[in-house]
Amino acid sequence: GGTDAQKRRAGESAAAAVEDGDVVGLGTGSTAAYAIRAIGRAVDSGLDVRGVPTSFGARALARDHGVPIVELDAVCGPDSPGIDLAIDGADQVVLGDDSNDGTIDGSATDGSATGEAETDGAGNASGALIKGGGAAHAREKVVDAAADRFLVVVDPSKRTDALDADVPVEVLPEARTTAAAAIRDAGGEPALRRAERKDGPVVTDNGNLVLDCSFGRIADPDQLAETLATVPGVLEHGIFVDLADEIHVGTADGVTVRSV
Ligand code: DER
Repeated sequence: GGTDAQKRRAGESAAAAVEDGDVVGLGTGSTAAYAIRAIGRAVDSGLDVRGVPTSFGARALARDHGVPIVELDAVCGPDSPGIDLAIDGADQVVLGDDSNDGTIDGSATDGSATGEAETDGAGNASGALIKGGGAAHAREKVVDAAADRFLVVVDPSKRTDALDADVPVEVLPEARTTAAAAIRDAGGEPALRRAERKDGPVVTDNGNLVLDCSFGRIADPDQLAETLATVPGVLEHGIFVDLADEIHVGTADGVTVRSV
């Protein structure tokens, strides 16, 4: 994985996009945590913001850093403000060549972050993601998709030219064997995610289990997303296509921001 400095630069770069009065989706994981801490400092300096957490962990971190919390249904009703932007990490992100990157070398971006979504020919459009390393992808996808803008924060180790990481799939506990069989039929190899500091499997905030499914190189993320979404007992999978708007990549000496 990346260094803390790279994660911090990415998180703080995205947090800088938060404006007074915004409703912000608060992502899960160690990189998004830097954004939450930065937003907390901005709140200390007078920023008016409301955060919609994507997990128990994100909520606890936001509370620890003084970021006001609102529930999704309080801001996403018919006559509500909606979510202005969501900031979240990823396990893998497709980024084509970086010719269109707007690079922040410490001070200001050069404003050229206008790279259009590209397809490298393998159906992996720039901005396609795999998420779910933190087993929070069900609520993350709800919040990230509801936001007007979705900013992804990563270190360089998450970049790829085609998605090939394991795809986390949240399943109803009693459906783990039938869902696993359907995933095998779709060409995947599912593995129940075991807990490290608890006996037995990881249990999500929603009380479900996670199958980490290896498919090798995913030539058509859209197709696989559709297949997984229709497996009975699957609550959510970690393929995020056509959702990200900006990718903030923390580097050794700055941040690269790419519009996708
Ligand atoms: O669960 C998720 O999708 C998270 O965003 C996560 O996988 C990224 O976590 P990291 O920023 O700690 O690598």
